[in-house]
Amino acid sequence: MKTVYTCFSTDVIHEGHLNIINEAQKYGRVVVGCLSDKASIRYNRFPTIPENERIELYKTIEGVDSVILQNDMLYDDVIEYLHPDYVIHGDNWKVGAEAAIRSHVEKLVSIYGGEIIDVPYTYNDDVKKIDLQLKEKLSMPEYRRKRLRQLLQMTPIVKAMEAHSGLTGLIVEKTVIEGDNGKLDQFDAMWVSSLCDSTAKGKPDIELVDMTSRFRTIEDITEVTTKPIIFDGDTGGLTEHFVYTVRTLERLGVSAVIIEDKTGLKKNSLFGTEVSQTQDSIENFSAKISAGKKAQLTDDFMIIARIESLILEQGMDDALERAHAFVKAGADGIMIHSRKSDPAEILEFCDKFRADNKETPIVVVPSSFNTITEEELAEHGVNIVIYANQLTRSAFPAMQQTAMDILKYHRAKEVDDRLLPIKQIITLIDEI
Ligand code: SPV
Ligand code: MG
Repeated sequence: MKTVYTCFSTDVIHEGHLNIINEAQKYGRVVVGCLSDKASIRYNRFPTIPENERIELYKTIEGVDSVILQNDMLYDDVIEYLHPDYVIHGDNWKVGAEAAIRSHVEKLVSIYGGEIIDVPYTYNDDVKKIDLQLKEKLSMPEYRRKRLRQLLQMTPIVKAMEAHSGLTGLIVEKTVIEGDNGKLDQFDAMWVSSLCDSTAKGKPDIELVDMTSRFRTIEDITEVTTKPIIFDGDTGGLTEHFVYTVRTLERLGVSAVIIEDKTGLKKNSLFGTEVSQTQDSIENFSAKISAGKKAQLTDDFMIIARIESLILEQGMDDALERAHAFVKAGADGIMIHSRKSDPAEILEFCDKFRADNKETPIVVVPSSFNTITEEELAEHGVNIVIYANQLTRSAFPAMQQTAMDILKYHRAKEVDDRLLPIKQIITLIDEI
């Protein structure tokens, strides 16, 4: 008897999946693969139910002979083990980013005479509704909030990209590429940067944009996205205020706040010692962290302590002493920052911190030391990488050039080739 294989990553079985199983049965014994959680977060979206429960769900489908776990988005593991005569899939994988996976699978099965069967993709109102319900579930505060902790368990390094509006949130949410290894890739989380939130409002990054406005930015983003949020909380302000901020962020579904150990008028770290900035004492900042931890109501939320010792040239020992003290005070993670272009001091910190602490997540923001790759950072024990301002910095020169060119040519024709077509801009936002 021939073997027919199909891979599911869905959390809900609908008409489309049943149709695939029905078709598959015509060709032989049906084996369903459950795409692992780890692969799903790169390929599709975060699973609302974990892989072991999805396996059980797929087993209940009539006509399914057996269910196995598929770890590899590109099917290599399963095809090597199972040698299916047929791989069956909805024909939607013939286009877009998934087309690369289809052609990879086709190449693999053709080696031993296997074939691909494409069945017409089912996308009716019922299927559309289920899709929207899953998306809605992922965007709800109680699901979104815990996702950063879940991601930390699932992936060697969590990749966060800045977002400061609904539109930039959508870019982080929806950008999927086919990487050099043929696998799809996307960002895991969003960073609501104080620099970019302030810049978008034409204001300096000095805690001038107040928390009410910052929360409004978060809501603009949460309205149109599902990915978890790491909030740049600047210094956290007064401890008496910070405890309220923690509660609000939790309620909004934010996964983590990062606060930096500075006091007084905060200026952006990338100024370093060019401007006067005061580092908070270990005692004060530890008390702020502890108060925040005491105020939080869920186990999901994370308070991450950001250490400015390298930025303010206070030395490695000071940075390490603070890191251990802040963990002791209750910090759920440590962010270490540097404005040097050479990543050496960051890596030294990570290695030394990891020698004594194997567990606490380390966060880095490689804006200046941007030659280092995610893989290298992960090798030194980094768990979260934040691309803190690159969307803002890419949009600004493009907008400035367009403004200059329209002034120069007294019309917009000359700039039109580099603009998003009108049709695309009006269909960019999903309609309900
Ligand atoms: C931000 O993005 O606002 C940050 C990171 O705090 S940095 O600008 O590098 O200080
Ligand atoms: Mg900031």
